[in-house]
Amino acid sequence: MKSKFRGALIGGAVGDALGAPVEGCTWEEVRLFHGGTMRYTDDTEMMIGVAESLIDKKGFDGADMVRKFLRNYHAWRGYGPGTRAVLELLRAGVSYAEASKRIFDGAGSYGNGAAMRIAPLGLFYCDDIDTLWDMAYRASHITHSHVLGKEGAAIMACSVALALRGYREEMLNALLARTREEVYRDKLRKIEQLLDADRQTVIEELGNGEAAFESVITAIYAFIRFHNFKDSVIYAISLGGDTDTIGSMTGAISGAYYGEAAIPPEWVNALENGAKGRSYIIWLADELYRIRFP
Ligand code: AR6
Ligand code: MG
Repeated sequence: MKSKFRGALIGGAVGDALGAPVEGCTWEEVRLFHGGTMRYTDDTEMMIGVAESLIDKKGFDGADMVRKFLRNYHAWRGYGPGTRAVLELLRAGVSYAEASKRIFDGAGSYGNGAAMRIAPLGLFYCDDIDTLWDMAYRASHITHSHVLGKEGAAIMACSVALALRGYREEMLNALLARTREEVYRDKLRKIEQLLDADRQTVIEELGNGEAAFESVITAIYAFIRFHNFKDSVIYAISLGGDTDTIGSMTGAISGAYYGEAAIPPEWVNALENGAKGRSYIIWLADELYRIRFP
């Protein structure tokens, strides 16, 4: 179980970092690129904030999570424009109940930014899916108030919890039992028919974009289609589009399922290891584990 906690956090960071420099590239370009230190992006920076807050507060605390997001924020990590605007409102003192509702003409964001950071919540509330679903909605609201942004994050959190508990394709029925929004239900139902589809079909049917409904189900698909961490994450990135975030979400689900030992060591070793780098992320995973399974 401890290895799976590490797998989810390091797996997410590695998928993010592998995908980061090749956002928008073709698979041939992705293959040519890698070598040297891999930097993670906003996905992992925000995932770190979620983990830190859960550890400090021993559970979800919205005001504290806001503080962690603001403290960790580095614009150069590549935040989406909606999230950047909300973080600026929060920094200016707008309450977190209000801030996320002010963007996109009052519609709120349905980007994948709430889903991409949510893995630690899935670990923390892994044994209580009702509470997890509710907490995922609340944790999303800090930046993503659109229902499709929240539902995507709840599905992602639930996938991490189910993967931790040993579910693979069986997770699809469990997810369908909770998911209310039709765009997600429709894509979840398609996964089994697409298990040997070509890339173009997968992109057309499930998506590879920055909207949560164009990427969360794609990440679950990449996990289910293959039988090891490496193939799933490489495939997720090979779809192009929002490579770092789809890679990160696939890495988190796969890492929760297979555990730390399944992650290629050369990928882990290439991950940046500065102030809040690889060693710190492993420490966060161990702290979450210690709190959850004392
Ligand atoms: N109406 C129209 N477009 C929208 C809406 C909406 N209500 N909501 C989202 N979009 P954002 P994120 C589109 O900016 O979710 C980074 O690279 C819009 O085009 O809230 O935090 C991360 O690594 C918007 O810019 O950011 C992620 O990969 C986009 O969705 C990615 O960006 C993303 O929503 C998303 O991060
Ligand atoms: Mg991204």
